[in-house]
Amino acid sequence: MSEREETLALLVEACRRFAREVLIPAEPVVEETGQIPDHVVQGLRDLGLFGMTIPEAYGGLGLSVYEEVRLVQEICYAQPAFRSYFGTTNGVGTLGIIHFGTEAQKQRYLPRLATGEMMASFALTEPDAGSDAASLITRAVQQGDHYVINGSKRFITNAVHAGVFTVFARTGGKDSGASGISAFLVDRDTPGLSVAPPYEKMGFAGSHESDVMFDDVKVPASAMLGAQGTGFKNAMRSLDHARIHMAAVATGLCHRLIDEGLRYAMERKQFGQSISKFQFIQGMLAESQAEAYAARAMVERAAHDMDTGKKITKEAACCKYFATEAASRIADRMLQIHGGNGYIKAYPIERLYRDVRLLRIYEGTSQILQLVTAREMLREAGA
Ligand code: COS
Repeated sequence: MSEREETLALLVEACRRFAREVLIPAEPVVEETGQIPDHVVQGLRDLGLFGMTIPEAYGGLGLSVYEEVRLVQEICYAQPAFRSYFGTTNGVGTLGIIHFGTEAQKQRYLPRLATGEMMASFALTEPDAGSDAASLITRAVQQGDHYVINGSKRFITNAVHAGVFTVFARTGGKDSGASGISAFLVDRDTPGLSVAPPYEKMGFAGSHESDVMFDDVKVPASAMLGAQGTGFKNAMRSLDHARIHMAAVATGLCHRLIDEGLRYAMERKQFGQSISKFQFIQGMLAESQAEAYAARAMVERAAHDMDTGKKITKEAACCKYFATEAASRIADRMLQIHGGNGYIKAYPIERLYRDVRLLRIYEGTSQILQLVTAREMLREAGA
């Protein structure tokens, strides 16, 4: 084993223990209060998870995508909101700075993001631009050496915590489509930027999604991230990576859900014996295990391919589609194994079932992922 592999094995083991010993016991508190407790945030910081993907030169762990998904799968054995807390700072909120930022932008943000001292958010979605992200209407108008941003963003994860937002805004004309979109790094305390209280959701307690409003928000021209007009493509590249990450979230949850179902099946007695003896129950467990195994193999393979520099748009879409749909099917089967007890709040399966539902919607709905996959297939076939 190389030194790097040994370090990864230690980190994986530390995340596995942290999920079981710290995160799972904190789940009921998060459900009740909607907040991630301070000791959990500190633990996530101590593990270096805020800086997982940030290069070591800027204080992060500098993990490869494969290494990242290995840790995410372990952390997401616990409810997914814990991962959300550091996820945008590692993922979509920061990937743009890492890949397309100037040295000054990297120096300004990455060291603080790596420690969790500052958090980052990704502001793409708008009230009327969800799946059709290129139709966004937030505008950035150049005035001398500044841009003035007006518009609003919707469902922005961690907006209430973020110190910096990657904001996608139209710098081209009204009909400029994807090529008229540019990205900007906007500091939280910029006058005119305001954040609404988080939405009340069906699940995912502890993960905070809010609207963000821009009312004549003035940023220097140096706040543009990447070249003018490249914002959309850069967002799509970040989303390719984020979709592999999200597939790893789903994979971690698949294993947790199966363990909840397995435990209940072994404990519960009906007709004078453990229900785990019944073949219908065994069938649900076995089918779920096969899907979880497939999801894990896919996500690790896609992550490895991304590390080799391969374009993985299609593979990332396939992974997120398969792993999140599998997690939903597994949640449904494991709740079924619990019978009536699965429908009451006394067992974690009720909460996990609600949490899992979001995975098929955010960072690309299952239908958009199918569209992306089919389009890539047709493009490769020369259509
Ligand atoms: N990597 C690099 N470039 C990409 C890309 C990718 N993954 N996907 C698209 N692009 C490029 C295209 O090549 C095209 O560039 P050219 O005009 O130079 O050829 C440009 O971006 C526009 O792409 P396209 O024409 O495919 O855009 P569409 O508006 O037709 O569709 C989809 C784009 C639907 C795929 C996109 O809007 C999407 O992913 N929507 C879902 C958004 C989402 O996931 N939101 C979740 C919340 S954000 S956390």
